[in-house]
Amino acid sequence: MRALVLVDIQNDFMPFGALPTAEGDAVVPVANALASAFDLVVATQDWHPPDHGSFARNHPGKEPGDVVELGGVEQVLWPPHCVQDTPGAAFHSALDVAPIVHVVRKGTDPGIDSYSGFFDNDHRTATGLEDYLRDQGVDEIVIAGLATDYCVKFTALDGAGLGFRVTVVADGCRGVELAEGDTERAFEEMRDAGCTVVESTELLG
Ligand code: VGL
Ligand code: ZN
Repeated sequence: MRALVLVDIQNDFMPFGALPTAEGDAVVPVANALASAFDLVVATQDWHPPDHGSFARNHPGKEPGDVVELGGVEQVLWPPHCVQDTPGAAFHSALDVAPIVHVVRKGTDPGIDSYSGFFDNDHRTATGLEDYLRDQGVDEIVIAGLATDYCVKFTALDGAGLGFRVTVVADGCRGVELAEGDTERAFEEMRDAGCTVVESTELLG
């Protein structure tokens, strides 16, 4: 059984959002087309409280891009984004949410970030996505969304580590590119971990 996992297709990761990816809105039609070809579609949502430890403003003297320790692991600091119940945290208005049967909200603990849809960044707390997928008999996940170099990458790596077959849809993803080349390096890391990287046309007959 195969599931489509749509990662963080939220306003704040769009070109007009607080933590933009270039052309992030281009993933929306790809996600919609893929969703119509899958029997099971789930989504993740970055869902931070206002005092989240990944926000630079919550660390006096720090700026976005600085690195601190949070929850025992290295944490890149970001502008405030995807604050719970704000418009920035909402799915892009053109994303077809009707096929999405399960949403995992992550990054809710102010003391640790969660890039992956499966675990917090310290790998100590699971989000419940693995249990949900196993209950549905899923053994293969296909991933699209934002951002390639953060939440897509860590969701793919954790999925592969958990034993799922993982396919990442390249044209259905865009990266933050804090450093130039991060997106391409992320695809390489995912391939090295056993994930398959494809174009959406290869999945849409
Ligand atoms: C993300 C940075 C911070 C992502 C989330 O969805 O890739 N990146 N929070
Ligand atoms: Zn975040």
